[in-house]
Amino acid sequence: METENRKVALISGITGQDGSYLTEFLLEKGYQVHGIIRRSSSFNTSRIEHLYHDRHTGKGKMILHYGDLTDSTNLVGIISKVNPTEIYNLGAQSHVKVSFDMSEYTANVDGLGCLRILDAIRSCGLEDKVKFYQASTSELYGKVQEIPQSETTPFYPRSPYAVAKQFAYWIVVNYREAYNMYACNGILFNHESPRRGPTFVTRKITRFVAKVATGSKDTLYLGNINAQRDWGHARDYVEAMWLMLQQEKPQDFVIATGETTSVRLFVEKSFKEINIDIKWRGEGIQEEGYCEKTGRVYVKIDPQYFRPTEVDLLLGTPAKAKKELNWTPRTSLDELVKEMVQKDIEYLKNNDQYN
Ligand code: NDP
Ligand code: GDR
Repeated sequence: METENRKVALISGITGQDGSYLTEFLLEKGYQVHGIIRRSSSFNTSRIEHLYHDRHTGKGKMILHYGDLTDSTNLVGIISKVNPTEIYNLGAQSHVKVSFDMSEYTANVDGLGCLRILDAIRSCGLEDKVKFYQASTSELYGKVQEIPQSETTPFYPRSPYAVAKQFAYWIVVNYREAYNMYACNGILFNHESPRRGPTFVTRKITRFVAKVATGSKDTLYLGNINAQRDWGHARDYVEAMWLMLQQEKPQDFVIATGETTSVRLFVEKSFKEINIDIKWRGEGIQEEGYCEKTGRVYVKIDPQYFRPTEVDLLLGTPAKAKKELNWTPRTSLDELVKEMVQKDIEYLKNNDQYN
């Protein structure tokens, strides 16, 4: 691997939750940051609007390029033009439930998309100059094989999304071994923030709680509230992505908090932020979350949110990341919940962009 003083990052998925935090982080570190955005009929840049480089005013440092992970020619064009020193592949159809409805598309973007970038790097003759980060996922562990889950836990993917990400995981390992590329998989467990997409369960809950706090009388419909996840803060996790690319040798790392919490408990914690104690009654799809004091029912179950195959329990150990990257999560779950609920209340009051 040749070392260079230039710091030029190219990010796919820059308009997403992680892309926005990573861009802020890299700009702080003095990188020139380029991002790939998809053409959309409406604006899809609300998370990164504040970072955009305006050619006319000279403000902002981030430069955007139209592209798509399904378009190899375009990827080669962007990579040869940008000549990056680091590439972060965060772009994906990232919704697990949606991947059952759009399985082929998800495989194309999340699986082959990764291969297309790796091949584009080779086509540009940059395999010994670019460091590559792949957004791998705890969904690879799927059906529980071992607790806690580590870099050596066997995979058992449980959705088209996870199967596609497993292809991406192994093609990264293969290209690293075959072509001596600096390529890493970050096996990240769930990470959330006020910028989390509103159809993921944590944000769906905190947005609902904010609506209740501002007077809504609606009901929140959820799927499997017994699922358990290891939830961290996205801002903490993007630092781990960068750290993986600053090592002497490329390796794969689990990034997690080491604690797991049920969706049910996340609901209770979120409502506590607005001083409502949620209790549960009923069973199965009849179960509901209510407030004992007022009798009002806030949460009901809707089977449309169940998945054909579910991932029941995720709990990762960040031991290797701690030892070799000196990385530990900074934000506790309670702090995360508080930040998300408070921000959602703020967004609602200000009719803000993230809603
Ligand atoms: P988001 O869903 O918030 O962002 C996904 C990004 O990918 C968006 O910028 C989206 O663009 C872009 N994208 C989607 N399809 C394409 C495509 N065909 N070509 C190019 N770009 C595309 O995800 P997160 O930020 O939460 O996650 C980032 C990555 O990390 C994803 O790969 C995800 O699978 C993975 N991951 C996430 C975890 C989490 O807990 N957040 C945990 C482990 C892994 P647009 O805005 O136009 O839709
Ligand atoms: P996940 O996140 O599937 O873990 O994937 P999500 O928030 O969608 O689901 C977490 C758990 O909550 C259960 N659940 C619901 N989920 C949603 N979305 N909506 C509901 O109403 C609901 N009710 C219960 C789910 O069944 C599940 O068990 C996320 C994504 O960011 C992936 O891209 C990433 O790879 C993994 O995290 C790690």
